[in-house]
Amino acid sequence: MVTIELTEGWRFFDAEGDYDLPVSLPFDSVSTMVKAGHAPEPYVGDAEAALRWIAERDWVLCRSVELTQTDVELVLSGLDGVVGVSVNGVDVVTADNAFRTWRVDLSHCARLGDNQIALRFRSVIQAAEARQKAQPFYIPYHKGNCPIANINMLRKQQCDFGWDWNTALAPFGVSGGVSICSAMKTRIAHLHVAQAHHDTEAQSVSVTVTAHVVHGEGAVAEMRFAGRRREAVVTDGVAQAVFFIEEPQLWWPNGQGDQPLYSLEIRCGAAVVMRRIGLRRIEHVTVKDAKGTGFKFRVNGRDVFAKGANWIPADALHGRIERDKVRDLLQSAVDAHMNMIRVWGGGRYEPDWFYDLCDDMGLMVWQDFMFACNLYPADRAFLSNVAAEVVEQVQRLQHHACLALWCGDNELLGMLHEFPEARANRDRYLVMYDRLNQTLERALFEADPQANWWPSSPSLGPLNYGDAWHEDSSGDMHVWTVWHENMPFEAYREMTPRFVSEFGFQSFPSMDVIRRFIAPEDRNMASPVMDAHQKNAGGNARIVGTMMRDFRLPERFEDLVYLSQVQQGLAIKTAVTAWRALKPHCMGTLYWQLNDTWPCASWSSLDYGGGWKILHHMAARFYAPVLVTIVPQYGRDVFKLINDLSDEVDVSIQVAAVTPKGDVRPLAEVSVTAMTHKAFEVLELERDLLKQDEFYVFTWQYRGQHEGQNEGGEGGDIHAPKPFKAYDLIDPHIVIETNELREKIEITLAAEALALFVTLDADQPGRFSANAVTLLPNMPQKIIFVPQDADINTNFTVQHLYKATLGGAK
Ligand code: BMA
Repeated sequence: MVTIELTEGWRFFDAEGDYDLPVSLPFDSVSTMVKAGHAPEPYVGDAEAALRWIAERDWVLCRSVELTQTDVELVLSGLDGVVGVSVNGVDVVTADNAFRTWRVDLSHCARLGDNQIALRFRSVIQAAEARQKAQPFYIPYHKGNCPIANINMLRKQQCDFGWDWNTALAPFGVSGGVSICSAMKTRIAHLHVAQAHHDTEAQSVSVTVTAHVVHGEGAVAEMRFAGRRREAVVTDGVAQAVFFIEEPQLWWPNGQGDQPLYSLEIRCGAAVVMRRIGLRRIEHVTVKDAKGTGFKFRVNGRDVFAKGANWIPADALHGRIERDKVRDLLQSAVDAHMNMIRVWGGGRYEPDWFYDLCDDMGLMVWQDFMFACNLYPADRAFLSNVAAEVVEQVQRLQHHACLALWCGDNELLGMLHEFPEARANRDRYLVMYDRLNQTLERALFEADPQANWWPSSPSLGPLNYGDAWHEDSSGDMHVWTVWHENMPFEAYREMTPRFVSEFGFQSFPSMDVIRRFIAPEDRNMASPVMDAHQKNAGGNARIVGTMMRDFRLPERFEDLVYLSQVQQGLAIKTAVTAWRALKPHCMGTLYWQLNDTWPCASWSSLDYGGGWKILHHMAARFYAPVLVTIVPQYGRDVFKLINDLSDEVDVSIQVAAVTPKGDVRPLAEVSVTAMTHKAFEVLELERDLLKQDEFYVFTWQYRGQHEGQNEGGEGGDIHAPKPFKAYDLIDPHIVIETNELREKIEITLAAEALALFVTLDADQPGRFSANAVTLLPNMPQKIIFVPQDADINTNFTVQHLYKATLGGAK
């Protein structure tokens, strides 16, 4: 019998009998109801609240299936909710973990001919409440994040009941699939791939196959790897083979080398699985030193500064996630020189194709287990459910070259201080926390003894329950003093962290996103609809209030939106450049957050839909492999040079002063050879060298060898030693010229005076080669725009700091 994929032909109806719709898998409840016209589009205006009733009801998903044999198994994956599964009226399993696969023997209830399968989805809101009530005492969840209660009781995406950037739509459904297969067929349950790197010349890859062999079919496993073939007898369900690879082609993170992948094919009888394996060794190095304990990744023996961002689910509704859109988001990360993303613990373990993309693109993955900002039950049933989840996910993902680290959770340690119940009875909640954490650690190492493990993010280290939000000596930090504690951006410079896995600053989404989701009459920072698209209490006020520190306040809505993005870019640039300048003391920055789940004000650098906010354009520059940055000190400015390439490069640097009129006055020039293992000082200037109204402008060019190839590049930056509002900028009269080339448009920008953060906006989707650039008189700049649809005429508008803050209503 061939496996029957039960994709089409399902009925989805509510217990009240009001709705009855056809669906195919995968699906989520909310997108399905919206598509059928039974609910408004939740991302537009303030419609979201009107859809919560969907999750307050019980629903049924059912269909029939014809069987020609009865010794079959039902395989269910990604059942998102608390789901009672029955076949022909017989209950076969209650699936209560969206991150597990359930395999159920149907031989006692299947029949020849027609069979009825029913999946009863208990209201997720009620199921969560019932589970909370059944606990011996209350287990707190984060009320500030989650308007719907008790998400911590459910093993599903924790941001589904709301987050400080997400809708609270409580979607449920099936994110995986349902199938029926013969119980009497050999299948490969899972693989384990272990790599041993003897030296760069030789490696061995050992493959362990766990298979269920039936009637001796496939009793010998056939394995092919890198052009070699082995046979191994399956003994007690396990077969093993070792492959030696001389002169291996190593897999490297983006920016360090290529990403060659070798194919691995395993056959047991008719069962076949294929994988692509990148040969690399990723060590997570945490070594004590004079300051505390460091935190870094060493790839193939080379210490790599981790540059990246945090990944949240690609859409608030999983039924809307598409591989091509996700690929585009990840490509944007790569295009901004990122080499690591953190799959954050309040979302989901992503599908296989996500990690395949990361393997291809050289994006290392820091993978959290899916626990975030709540406390969790510690009863046996919950913990054994979690252990099964961990084993399954680790077995599924461990072979990926991209996988760099498994981390226990997001910010659970902070919750021990956050919740009054936990403060009042710390012993109890700390022990519960530790039971969960130990469960994760044990299950991880059971599934992959070689895994890199970190107990929690942020954390000062194993069994250290100190404050990794403020203490910068050890481990990874989440630096939220600027956004959540309202400190100035300079506060980033006062810390000397080892690795920062979260820090962020919000902005509004770009105007083209606002135009699609917010009606013209609601385009005001304080309108109820703008509030509805801001999930962090007080967030809009924080964005606008912070502006008053550094900028003259814009008058028009579009200018505020633009300036919010400039400000966000400057915040994150301040942090990243300051911490890159600490290399190797600090060895990584992952800002919060790469993407958005829906159109909202948030910390993301990519808009919902994938467009680049100003921050993302700035990231492409501040994450460049060779970077010069200013570290201001008392009365002096120190220029530091950072080189993240694998080899030294020769760098020339020119520093000048520039006035608002655009008059340039050279200050210094240096040429140096940039070492790779540490950031170092190349120049120091007395601040008095600058006149009252002058900024620094600096440029650099580099040349050298990288991976045996000639490599070169250039960069440039501007630095304002005083708040921008202190400068009397003048109208730069920017002139735009466009030149249509094949499938792209070349735009030339020219200015008559200094123009800051010059940003183009197109009236159709597409990608600019750069934005938020600095223009000087007589130095026109070319920017390329690649439209999504080359056949549409594109119109451009230009924004810049003078226009937004001093240009009045012009
Ligand atoms: C971090 C994250 C999220 C949150 C973000 C912004 O701590 O882990 O919980 O969305 O802060 O507040």
